[in-house]
Amino acid sequence: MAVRVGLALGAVVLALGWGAAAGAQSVAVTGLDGKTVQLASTDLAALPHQPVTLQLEGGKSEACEGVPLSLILARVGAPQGKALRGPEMADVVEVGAADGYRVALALAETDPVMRGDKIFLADRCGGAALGAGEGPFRLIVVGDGRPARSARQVTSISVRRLPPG
Ligand SMILES: Nc1nc2c(c(=O)[nH]1)N[C@H]1C(S)=C(S)[C@@H](COP(=O)(O)O)O[C@H]1N2
Ligand SMILES: [Mo]
Repeated sequence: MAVRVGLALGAVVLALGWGAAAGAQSVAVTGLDGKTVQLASTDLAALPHQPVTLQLEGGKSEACEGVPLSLILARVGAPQGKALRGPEMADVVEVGAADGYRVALALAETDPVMRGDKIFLADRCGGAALGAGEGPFRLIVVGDGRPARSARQVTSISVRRLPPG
């Protein structure tokens, strides 16, 4: 009896732990209209990836794989290509991390037509899924000479219009 209760409790604790971990493994993507879509690790894994080099400090680099940010922003209807004009030129993308770190990008920087895909959300480096301290998602901005914009543990991606004036 005691063993059964113990086993049942253990199963509940395991399930709760698993649920919490699974809950943490998603990124909240919000469009200009304020609507948010949660992308789980599995959703991200299903999107097309490209090889991308993460340039670290001291001349070190890591071979990663990531999803172009443009594909993720398309999920929340961010204007792209010819739709990215006029007032949309004041649209920014705020990338938030678990420790409160924030990175601002211009939406135009993420546009595949304007710049070609240069900004990625990586979920694998060195042939493996990113560990807890770095992942599960890390921003990579190709061409940055310092990795200061390469936010680790990305939890949110939001498109916003800069206020007038
Ligand atoms: N979430 C988060 N990401 C971050 C930072 C941070 O403080 N928090 N620091 C940035 C800075 S300033 C640098 S130089 C790189 C360092 O990357 P590394 O820890 O993989 O060497 O991470 C960037 N990403
Ligand atoms: Mo840094």
